[in-house]
Amino acid sequence: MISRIDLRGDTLPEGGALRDLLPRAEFDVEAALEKVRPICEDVHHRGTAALIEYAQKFDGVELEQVRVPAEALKTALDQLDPAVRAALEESIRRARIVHRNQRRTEHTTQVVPGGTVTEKWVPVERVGLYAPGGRSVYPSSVVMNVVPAQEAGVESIALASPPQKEFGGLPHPTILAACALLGVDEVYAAGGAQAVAMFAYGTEDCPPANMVTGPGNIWVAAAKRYFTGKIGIDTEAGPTEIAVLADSTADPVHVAADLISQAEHDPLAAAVLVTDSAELAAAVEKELEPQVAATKHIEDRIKPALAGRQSAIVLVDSLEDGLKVVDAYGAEHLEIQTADAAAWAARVRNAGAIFVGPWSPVSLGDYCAGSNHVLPTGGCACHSSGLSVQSFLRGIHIVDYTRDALAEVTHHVVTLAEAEDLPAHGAALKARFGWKVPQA
Ligand code: HSO
Ligand code: ZN
Repeated sequence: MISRIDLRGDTLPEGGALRDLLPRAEFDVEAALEKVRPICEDVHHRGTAALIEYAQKFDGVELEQVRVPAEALKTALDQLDPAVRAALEESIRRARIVHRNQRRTEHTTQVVPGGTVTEKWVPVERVGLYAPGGRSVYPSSVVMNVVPAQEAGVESIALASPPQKEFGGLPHPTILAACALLGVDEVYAAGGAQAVAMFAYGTEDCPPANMVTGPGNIWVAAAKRYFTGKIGIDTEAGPTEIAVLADSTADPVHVAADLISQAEHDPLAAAVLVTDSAELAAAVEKELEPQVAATKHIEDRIKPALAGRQSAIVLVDSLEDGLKVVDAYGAEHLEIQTADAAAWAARVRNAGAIFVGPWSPVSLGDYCAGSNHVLPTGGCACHSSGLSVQSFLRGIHIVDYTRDALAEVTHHVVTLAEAEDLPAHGAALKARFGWKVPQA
């Protein structure tokens, strides 16, 4: 059901060479780019009319309007299962505690007497959030996108989610209910690349946004790549990944359950166990069979995900080597199931989020840990972070120098400007001092 990669015996290769030995899903966003380009440009030119046409073509619904009426949001919340409502409220409460703590404060540095640089933090003005429909209807992802944006102070938050045939062309009711719970009242029934284009360009109904975040399928990822450099985006979300670094103290029942939990998302989801214990590896392999057989999404997602080339059990000689492997992999989610788990976790450099010890499974983080579940995939954890308040803020430097402070450093500025063959740069300072470089 899951393949083995045996890295025991030899010294591990370094960096890129080690990464090449590790499994990863194919997720060819570049190929999808060509297909989304005409869709995005069509939305640019025809606005709402194009969105209505794509809703018919891709979602099979006849829409009269793309904007979801306020009553639909209210009805969805009224009809939400009370247990789901209570769970979402707890998820929101915990996420708020963590994200509120991420707020940045303005900071002034006195560089020299009379010369200061202040860094102020300004939220993005308007953000478009994307919530997938279809196979992945995740109200939890609405929480994970909206809470950091709200805590960052974003004034205008809109959400798009694909229209659903079985709900009369509205987005899924739990998505609408989550929006209502969070106080997001600007919601659009639009999916895929066309929804991203709606936010990027704006339409008659929807003012353009400065930034688009949220998970989505390959078309959404491709549209985000198309708009990179034009609007802000979070990292492209690829298929979910879980890596578990475990030793002989780990419980194979827990490890198997956790690997399966993320395999449940997608046939391309990755589940990787890295261990120095051949006994644990064997026990997990044995445990996977009955647990997989008891799951719901067995044939369409879990089996192909575990059997796919992106998943494996990686055997290493020691946990030191295991650490090198998980760092080279840079998993979206990394569980540490070892003796002294916190100490190993502290040494990890590359992971979207780290889950420490037997009582912190990834599923907790998906819903109710307070942490964010929109995390970098595909190895992007080596250079990027998950969604946070910081994602929605811009740090602006405010430079404020007095005459004396400027005079003191002018000769250095002039020298550097001349070294770069940009004499007009130096002249901008000299003009202030009667064209003579002040003597420090
Ligand atoms: N594990 C997914 C998020 C999610 N899980 C949503 C359940 N619902 C990516 O981090
Ligand atoms: Zn999940």
